[in-house]
Amino acid sequence: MTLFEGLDLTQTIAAISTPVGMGGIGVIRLSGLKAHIITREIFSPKSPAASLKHREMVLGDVVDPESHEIIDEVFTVLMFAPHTYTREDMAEIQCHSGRVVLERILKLLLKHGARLAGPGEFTLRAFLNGRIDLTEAEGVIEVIQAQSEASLKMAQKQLHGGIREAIEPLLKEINQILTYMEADLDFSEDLGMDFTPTWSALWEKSAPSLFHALDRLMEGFTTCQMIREGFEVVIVGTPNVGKSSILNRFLGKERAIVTEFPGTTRDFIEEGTLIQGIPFRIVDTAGLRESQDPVEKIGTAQSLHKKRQADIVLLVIDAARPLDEEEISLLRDAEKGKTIIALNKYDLPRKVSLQEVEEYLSGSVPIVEISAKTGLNWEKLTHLLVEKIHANEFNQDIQSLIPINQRHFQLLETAKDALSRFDAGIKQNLEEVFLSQDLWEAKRALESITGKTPDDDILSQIFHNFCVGK
Ligand SMILES: Nc1nc2c(ncn2[C@@H]2O[C@H](COP(=O)(O)OP(=O)(O)O)[C@@H](O)[C@H]2O)c(=O)[nH]1
Ligand SMILES: [Mg+2]
Repeated sequence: MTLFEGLDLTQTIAAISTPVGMGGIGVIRLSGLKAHIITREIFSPKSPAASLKHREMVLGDVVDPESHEIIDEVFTVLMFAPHTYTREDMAEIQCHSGRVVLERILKLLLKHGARLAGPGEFTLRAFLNGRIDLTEAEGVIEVIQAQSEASLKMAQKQLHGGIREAIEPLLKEINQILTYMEADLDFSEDLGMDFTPTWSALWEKSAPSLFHALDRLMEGFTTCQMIREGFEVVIVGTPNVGKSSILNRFLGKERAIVTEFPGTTRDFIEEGTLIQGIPFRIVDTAGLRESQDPVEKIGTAQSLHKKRQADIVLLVIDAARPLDEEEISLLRDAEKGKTIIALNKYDLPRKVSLQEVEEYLSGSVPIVEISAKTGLNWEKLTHLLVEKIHANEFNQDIQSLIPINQRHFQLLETAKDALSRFDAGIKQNLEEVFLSQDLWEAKRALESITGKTPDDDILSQIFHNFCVGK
């Protein structure tokens, strides 16, 4: 089903824009040709002289015109097209936020000619009416869904130009070359002119920077995803070393069961948390050991899988007992760059020394001595995690990162492939008619990022992520 099926965009829409539940105020929004007429029908200002002016709040009551029943005391504001979010006439009614009040007012609006808005339909209208482009619409969703300061910062960047500004100069160069190619194809014979040397020279000059810019944008994708979803820290180790206790301390709550019996955690547990404003997903896993128990075997396999996927592996060693064979092999396998070693239970008498651990490591891996029980050296551990994020492995400075999502990434890839074919084609002396096809494809892919040539399926994918009322 496409987005527009059943959505008549000429109709006036209404929706509750705040989360439904008890609260101080709730907001109901309308947009469309009849937004003001419908609002006036059900709104009665306190002062009869009050006229509803652009963006001016007026106090009054929502009154059912049939029964004359007062439903709630509200503030109402009208906004006049085109100076609105959707570029259509809009109205907002601020009432008390209770499920019944909100629904009664909404019903009244529907009865007077509005229809319930689809998910994201206000933003969809803003897009279709040319107020925002697709990357900005995506930015709006990301602002709403942001789980951390870092992802909010990224969402705001997207909302204010982000990738659009990055691809504009690339499109300009491609368009310039295309213009000369098209001129060649269309009228070089009539004019007796050949533009081939002109566009070839332009391409030679632009190609390196075009490829470089596309690569740079695509490189940032992994970091963007990590910022959106959180960096995954997988806690691994042999049974009973304190993995679940570490998870609980990170989360500040008793999320995983902790007992003195080895093999308590048999499944993995994953939960998000913020550390110094950076989103992390902490994964507690089943202890790694040889076992005949089928459930434990599955748990071990899951742990190893999670460990491979991890952005950061937190390898936990019980420092209160001597290293065993299993731990020695985990240390030997420790992947440099993504591993941090925690010598836990440092509140107890030590049976494992730093030097001993280092002996088995093949390279420099940060080691921190902690106690999940007392919180000893906890700042050191969190500092190491944050440092890893900023370290070279993630390769991009978050400040200078241009927000990219999966959709943008695929289109950038399509554009790059088309440009590579174009380049190869020139070297093979292909005819201009064929060559220009690839350049056109690159252009279309880049333009689709901002939605210059919108496609219903793409719009539907994007706007279905929205909540109703935005
Ligand atoms: N003294 C001390 N005991 C700990 C510490 N961390 C965990 N424990 C204890 O070690 C046992 C196993 O802990 P748990 O978190 O379940 O380990 P897991 O099997 O690796 O998940 C429990 O009895 C915990 O109370 C610590 O830092 N110090
Ligand atoms: Mg456990």
